[in-house]
Amino acid sequence: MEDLTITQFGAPDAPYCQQETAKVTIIPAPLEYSVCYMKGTEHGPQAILNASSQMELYDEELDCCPIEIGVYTCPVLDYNGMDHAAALKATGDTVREVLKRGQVPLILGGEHSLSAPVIAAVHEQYPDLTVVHIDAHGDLRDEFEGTPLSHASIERRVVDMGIPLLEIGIRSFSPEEAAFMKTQPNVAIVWAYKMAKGLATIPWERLGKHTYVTIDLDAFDPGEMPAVGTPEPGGLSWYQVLDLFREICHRTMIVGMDVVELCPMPGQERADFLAAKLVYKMIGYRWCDR
Ligand SMILES: [Mn+2]
Repeated sequence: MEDLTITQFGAPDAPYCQQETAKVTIIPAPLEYSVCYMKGTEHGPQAILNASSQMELYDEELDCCPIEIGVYTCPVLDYNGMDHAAALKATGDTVREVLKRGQVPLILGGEHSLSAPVIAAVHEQYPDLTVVHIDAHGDLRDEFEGTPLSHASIERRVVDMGIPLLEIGIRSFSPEEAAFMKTQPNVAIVWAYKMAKGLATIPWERLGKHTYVTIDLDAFDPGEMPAVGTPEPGGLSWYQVLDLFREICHRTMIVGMDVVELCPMPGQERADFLAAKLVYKMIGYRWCDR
C-alpha cells in the first residue's frame, strides 16, 4: 500500500487517460505553506490518486462509466524550491495551459490557498464567473497569520477579484468576516445550522452561466471526513454534498473545480476513498448526467 504511486486518476486503460482527447485535466497540487493546525495536506493529492485506483469505474446512478469522457491526470506539481507566492503562480500557470487546450481543470489539494490563482486563471477566460465555495469556514479574512495568501483568506481574494460568491455549509466565521460579509452584496452565505434544520434556502439565482466550484473537504461532517486539518462539527453529509453539486451542474456550466485540504491520516483511509469518489462523482455529474 505505502509504495503505491498511482499517476492517473482512476487508473484507467488507454484511451481514457490521454491528454489529447480528455475533457478534464486533473492537476495534483501538493501545496502546503500556510496550514495552521494539522499538517500533511501536501500528501493529499497522491492519497486521492492512490485511492482512486480502487474505485469501481461504473456509476450506478448515471448508468455509465464517467471515466470514458477522457480524464487526463497531469504530473504532480513540483513546488520544490518555491516560496508560497511562486507556488501559487505556478499553479495558476498550469491551469492556463489546461484552459488553452479547451479542457476543464480539476485541482486536487493541497491547501485551500491554491484556489485563488486557479480561480484567477479561470476568471480570465470566463469574466462572468461565479464561485461556489462549499466549506466549513468562510475564508473571508483579509489576511491570516500575517499573510494575505493564507488558506483562511482565499474567498477574500475572490471578492477582491470582483467575482460573485456563494458559500455553502459554513459554520466557522470570525467577527471580522461577519462584519465584512454584511457590507458585500455580492457574497451570499448558506449556514450549516440552517441546512441541518431544513431551513436553508440556497439562492441559486445568483449563479450565472459559468461557475467555479471549490470544495474544502472540511465541509463534510468530521464523522464522514476525519482527515482534514481543521475539522468542525455539524457538517454536511455525503449525499447532501452530491445533491448540491448535481444541482449546480443542472443550473450552470462548471468550468473549473477543486477538492482541497485532504490531510491523510494513518487509520483513516476511508477519508482518502471519500475524496477520490467525490472527484469521480463530480466528473460524472458534470459530463454524464442526462
Ligand atoms: Mn475549511
